[in-house]
Amino acid sequence: RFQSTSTSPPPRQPYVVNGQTYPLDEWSNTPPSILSKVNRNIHLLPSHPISILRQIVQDHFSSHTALTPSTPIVSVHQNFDELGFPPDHPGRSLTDSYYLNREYMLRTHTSAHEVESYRRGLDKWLLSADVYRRDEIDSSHYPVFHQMEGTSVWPIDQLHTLPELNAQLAAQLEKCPLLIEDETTISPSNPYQKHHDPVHAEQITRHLKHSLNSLIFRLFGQQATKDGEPLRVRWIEAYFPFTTPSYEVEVWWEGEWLELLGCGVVMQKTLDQAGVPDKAGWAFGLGLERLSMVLFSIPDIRLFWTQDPRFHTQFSAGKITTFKPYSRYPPCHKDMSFWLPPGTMSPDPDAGVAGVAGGKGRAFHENDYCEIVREVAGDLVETVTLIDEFSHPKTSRQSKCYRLNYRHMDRSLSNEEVNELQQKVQDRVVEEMGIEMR
Ligand code: FA5
Ligand code: MG
Repeated sequence: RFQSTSTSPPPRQPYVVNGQTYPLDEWSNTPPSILSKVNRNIHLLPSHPISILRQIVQDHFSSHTALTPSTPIVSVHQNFDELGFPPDHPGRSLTDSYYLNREYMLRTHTSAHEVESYRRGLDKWLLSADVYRRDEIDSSHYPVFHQMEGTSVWPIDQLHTLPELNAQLAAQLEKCPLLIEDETTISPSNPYQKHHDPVHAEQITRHLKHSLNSLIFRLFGQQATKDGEPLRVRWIEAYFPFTTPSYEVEVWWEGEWLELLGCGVVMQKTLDQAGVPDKAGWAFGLGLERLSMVLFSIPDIRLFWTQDPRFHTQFSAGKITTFKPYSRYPPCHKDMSFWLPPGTMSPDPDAGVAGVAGGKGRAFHENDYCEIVREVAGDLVETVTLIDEFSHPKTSRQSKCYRLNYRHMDRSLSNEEVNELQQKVQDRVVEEMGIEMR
């Protein structure tokens, strides 16, 4: 494993979550603001949009068992190792994930529960849960969101039933105004698995595609086809360490392709880990927030967390309705310009592990900056945007300027309050990130 180089200081008290104590070590990087979200369970509130979609997906896969894990804390083994993530995978980085310590973390995806569910002998199940990722701050990113995992596996000696199931699903899809754009191929970069009979692998892939196309039609069909145009769904090749072939599915919505989910044929080694080597099938992972934002016309991802009744009274179980924005309180922005510590390179945020490799100065990572902003200002900060970057021609020192936009969901903020927050952010980033204000 790579070295711990988080810039946030670790908390001083061991974590206690749901009565369980997690000793601290150099991997501990989960702030209290994130832990406070652990038992909110907004995906289970009956008339919350996230929950309404969860129920529609459940109704669609009515023969699947619905699972809700009791805690988002999983072992690093469950979240990554068991699923075949390589040791240097960027998702493992402290800049991208929340760790309680070197052994336990907040799950970054619902796939963390695949092996344990197969091990229970379940073949057809759905699982919805909160997942946690360190990320940027804007109207479509939030450090906690929800995924729904779904899977169907069959004992290998039952796979001969698939052609008939597939024919039925295909006949149903024929009747839907659906335009499926699928140019994916089985290729060396996205192959069937070696020990799968290619006829079986082909039937599983077909079943996966039919099942998800019909789910997407169920979710989008009515709204998308109002003007007589068919719903456009696009399949593209993807890569996940625990599936092959792997795909991402997008839907054409208001003039743009929107990524909905990742999926694929479950890697045999995942099923082997779970003690069910004689099964084969598919799995998908769907992002519920993105889906809710488009289907209910919800403009800001933080609204899912508001306690404001003007939000909650608009929705009712089983119905996809259009959100009517209520007047929002005014925003207030403040800029912050600073020099990075001398000798620091600002890594490419997507470079992941390579970018946090330490070196002389600590690498500046935008996710670390955003994390401090979030710890100080919580949901009061709406966006953090890099508005200027500058490299001193002589000293080659780098400077950055971020614009922090503050807004309260439920009342007006005073200028003094915002100044106080801005000052706190400033003090903490100076102390913890070694940067110097301009
Ligand atoms: C995964 O998380 C895989 N576990 C999905 C999977 C499951 C693949 C089973 C194969 C088999 P990914 O990181 O792409 O993949 O996320 C899946 C979906 O979650 C995305 O398509 C998107 O809808 C949603 N999602 C991902 N990141 C975010 C985010 N920061 N905010 C909101 N939604 C997100
Ligand atoms: Mg993706």
